[in-house]
Amino acid sequence: MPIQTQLTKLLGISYPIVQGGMQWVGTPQMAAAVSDAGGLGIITALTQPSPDALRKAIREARSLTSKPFGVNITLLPTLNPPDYEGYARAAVEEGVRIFETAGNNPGPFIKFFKSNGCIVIHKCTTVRHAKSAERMGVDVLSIDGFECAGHPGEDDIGGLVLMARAAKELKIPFIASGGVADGRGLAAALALGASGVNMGTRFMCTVESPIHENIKRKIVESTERDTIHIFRSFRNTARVYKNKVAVEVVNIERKPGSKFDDVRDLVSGIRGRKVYENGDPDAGIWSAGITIGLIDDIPTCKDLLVRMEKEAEEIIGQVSSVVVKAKL
Ligand code: FMN
Repeated sequence: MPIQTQLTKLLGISYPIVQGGMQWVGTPQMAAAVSDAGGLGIITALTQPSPDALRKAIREARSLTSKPFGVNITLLPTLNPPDYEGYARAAVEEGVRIFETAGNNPGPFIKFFKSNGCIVIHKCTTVRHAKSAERMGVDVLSIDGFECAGHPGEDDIGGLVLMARAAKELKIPFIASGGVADGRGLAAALALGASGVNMGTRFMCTVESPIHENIKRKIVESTERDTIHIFRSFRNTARVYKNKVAVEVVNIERKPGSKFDDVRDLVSGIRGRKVYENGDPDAGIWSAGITIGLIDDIPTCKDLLVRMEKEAEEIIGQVSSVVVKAKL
């Protein structure tokens, strides 16, 4: 009996599993593979150089799958913002009806997507931000715990407490993000009251992921101790792979009076992109979550989703039988 939740019903997907936005990784190929396998794949708008390129990416994904997929719009704290409105308009005009918003001041974008009849999944890292997005009318919250790749926020609340708090406080469905890579994580998220899970790192390490094989193998070889937080001192914390560049950034940050300019070149997006293209794990900064300690293979997206659901069902069955026996 497949696991059906409010999320699967709302999005018309088979598995309650979403592939979150991923800079340089959330390509049409990645998103289409997840959606075609029965989850929700998401194209990352800012991985495309322009709104017109995003239009082409959406068309490409549509040529690869007839299943629904979404588009991620990540609103970054930057002095020279990209043409967010252009990306959002292009995606809506191309017929995308599911959006993942993340980052600063999503209000105007949530309003725009809702006024165009779209479903909005808003990614955030605190219950207070989740409640504020709920008031703005989003449909689903995707809540990133401390374990996640990328930006966990500054409160350092692990998924166990964060999801249980979300279950108590929110009226709309939410999905657990950060730290999930297998059926155990999915079962745990459902037990905590989530309607599904959002994953990043696990999807990076699949056959269809567009990154270099060396990096996939590096993820398989790594343990949960191989990530590090950079940008703590700038209150813009990001969990990344603990390579030479990341350690250097943290060492510079620890020096009194250090500024972003002191690390700007080390953390440039162009260097990070080279990691995925050339397969050199030390070429730049790259996002990874502590689930790298749980990942020990490179499956297809379909095999991954089928396996996760099966594992989760077995665990839920075992837990129920323990509970039943305990009651007898
Ligand atoms: N989240 C965003 O909202 N926007 C991004 O551009 C983005 N880039 C990411 C790039 C990579 C390589 C990874 C692994 C994650 C990224 N994330 C981004 C976060 C994911 O969408 C997701 O919230 C996170 O990976 C969940 O934690 P997990 O890695 O433990 O599954």
